[in-house]
Amino acid sequence: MKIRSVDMCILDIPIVRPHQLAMHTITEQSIVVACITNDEGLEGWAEVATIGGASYGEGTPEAIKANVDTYITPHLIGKDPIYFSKIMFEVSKSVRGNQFAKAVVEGAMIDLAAKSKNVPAYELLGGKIHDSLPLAWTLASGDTEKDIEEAKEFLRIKRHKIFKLKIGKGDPYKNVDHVLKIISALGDQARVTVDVNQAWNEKTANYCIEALQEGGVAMVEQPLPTWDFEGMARLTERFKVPIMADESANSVHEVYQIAKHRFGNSIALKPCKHGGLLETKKAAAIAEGAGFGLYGGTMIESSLGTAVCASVYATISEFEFGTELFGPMLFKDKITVNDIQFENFEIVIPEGPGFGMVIDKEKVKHYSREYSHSLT
Ligand code: MUC
Ligand code: MG
Repeated sequence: MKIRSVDMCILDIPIVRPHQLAMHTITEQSIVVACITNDEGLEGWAEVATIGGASYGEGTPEAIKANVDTYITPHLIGKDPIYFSKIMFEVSKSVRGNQFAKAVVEGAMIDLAAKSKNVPAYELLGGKIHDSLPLAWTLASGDTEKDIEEAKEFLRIKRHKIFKLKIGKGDPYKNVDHVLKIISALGDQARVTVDVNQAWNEKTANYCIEALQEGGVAMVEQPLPTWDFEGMARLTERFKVPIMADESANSVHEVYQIAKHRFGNSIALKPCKHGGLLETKKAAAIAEGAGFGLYGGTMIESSLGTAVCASVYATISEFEFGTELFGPMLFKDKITVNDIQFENFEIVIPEGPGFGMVIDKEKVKHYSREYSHSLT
């Protein structure tokens, strides 16, 4: 079974309400989808998501597609995708960085290899430990009353009991007040965490984390810019509340440095930023070795990308902070025929061959910037 073609498309899909981060407010989410076809016509699909063009990180949709088309695809053509590990090792020798581009092609090879064996992708990743995983929701409307109402409704319908607040935009002191009001409104029915998305300096972080810790926040994600490793170490040393590395924890080498020097004491995993599912497992192993708590992160993927992340998270032993694979709930539409299932505060790990998702090609075509003709 040999890879015949690698097709890439960029899709822009509207979301149900504006989603506010420190650096960007999402109204439409841009995802990059890879379809790898073998010589028998069988297809493997995967997705990575990006946030706000180049504002969140270096992995822009346009660069991901260009780098796959130009530099990665030539390493894949004619190879058997069952050797995805060997192929990715070869790719890593000629393509530096480009984690998102590597993640999406590795994902599509895994989907294809698993489909050809008629097994779920998680079986090629060591087998699943979890049938479902706890699911956090991000309250990001920016309005305290709306956020409280939204959280109470989700508690009532048993959708989420972990809530993350994006507090990197605007006045830090008002934002802390916003968080504390939400914690007191929800009481001990919910766990509240915050994500600063790098927006504070150390002085602001010291003041705000003190108040957040006192108020009962359960974790503080990426309070300082990615370059401020020493600041992260000082915050980790000073506070009892867990300090999580997200944007600063990309390659396994970065994760190792963070673990070794305690530039945080917990890690948000995301297959796209580590460079694939195999690298995600390595990042998780390094973090576990350091006794760090893990979080199953998202870049806000649609149903396909969520299934990719869920399939690898299912094979990782423990998620102290649960996962945040809520992407499909935020999208107005999906590019798969089937949906991700959510029940009893958890995301259900998709079953079925590959990542368990059936692609709706009409939808891919509809949302695609430049639909690849070979996919018709
Ligand atoms: C991030 O920084 O964690 C994940 C959830 C969310 O609301 O934003 C993303 C990115
Ligand atoms: Mg984050």
